[in-house]
Amino acid sequence: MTDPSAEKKKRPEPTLELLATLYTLEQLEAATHDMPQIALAGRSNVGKSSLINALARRKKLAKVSSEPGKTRSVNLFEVKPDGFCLTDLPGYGYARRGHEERRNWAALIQKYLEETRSLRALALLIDCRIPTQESDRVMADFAKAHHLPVIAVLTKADKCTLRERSAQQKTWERILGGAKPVVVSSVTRLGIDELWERLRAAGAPEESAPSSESDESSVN
Ligand SMILES: Nc1nc2c(ncn2[C@@H]2O[C@H](COP(=O)(O)OP(=O)(O)OP(=O)(O)O)[C@@H](O)[C@H]2O)c(=O)[nH]1
Ligand SMILES: [Mg+2]
Repeated sequence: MTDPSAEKKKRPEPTLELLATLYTLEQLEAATHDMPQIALAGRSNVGKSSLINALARRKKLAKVSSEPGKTRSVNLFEVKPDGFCLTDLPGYGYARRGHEERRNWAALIQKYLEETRSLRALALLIDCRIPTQESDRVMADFAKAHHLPVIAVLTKADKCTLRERSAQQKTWERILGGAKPVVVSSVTRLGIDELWERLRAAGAPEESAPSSESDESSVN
C-alpha cells in the first residue's frame, strides 16, 4: 500500500523559462525582478549551464560549450509554478580570457551576488574530478560572510569513481559544515531529482509556494 502522505507531498517536476539575460552592470541595476533567486555559481566549465538544461529536461535552454567562458551574462530562469528563479552565472577562474574581460565578469558576478536582495541561496558547483580550488573556497567564504545558504553540487559524476565522489563529498561537507553535497551528472541525470528537491526547498518552501493561478502576478 502506498503511503498517502508521501503521495500528497509529490509535486510534479517544475518547468524552467528564460526570464532575463543581463550583460552589464547597468542592466543588472535596472532589473526589477524581485522573485526569490538561487544562483548557480562555479568555475568556468564546471557544468552550470548543462545543469540548467538537465533540470529543465531541455537541450538548448542554456548555452553550453566545451570551451570555458561560454556564459557571459547573468541569466534568470523562472521555475514554474514554484515562483522562484534559478540564475545561471558566468564562470570564474578562467585564466585565458583577457585581463579586462575577466575584470568585467568578476564585477558582474560580484555585483549580482552582493546586491540581489532576493537571493535565497547559492548552488556552488564543483567538478568532482578536480581537487579543491582556492576560487571555490573564496566563493564558499563569501556565502558564509553574507549568511547565504549553500547547496554544494558535485558535477560530472559520470566522469569519476565512487571513491572520488565520496572523498569530495566529505571534503565539501567539512568545508561548508552543512548538508551533504549533492552528486549529479547532467549526462546520466544522476542526482537531478534530489537536487530539484533541495532547490525547491530553498527557493520556495512548500508552505509558501504560490499556486499556479496566482503565479503570473509574481513576474515583474
Ligand atoms: N561528462 C559530463 N560532461 C558534462 C557534464 N556537465 C557538463 N559537461 C560538459 O562540460 C562542458 C562545460 O559545460 P557548461 O555547462 O557549458 O559549463 P559552464 O559551467 O556553464 O561553463 P561557463 O559558462 O564557461 O562558466 C561541456 O562540454 C559540457 O558538455 C556532466 O555531467 N558530465
Ligand atoms: Mg555556462
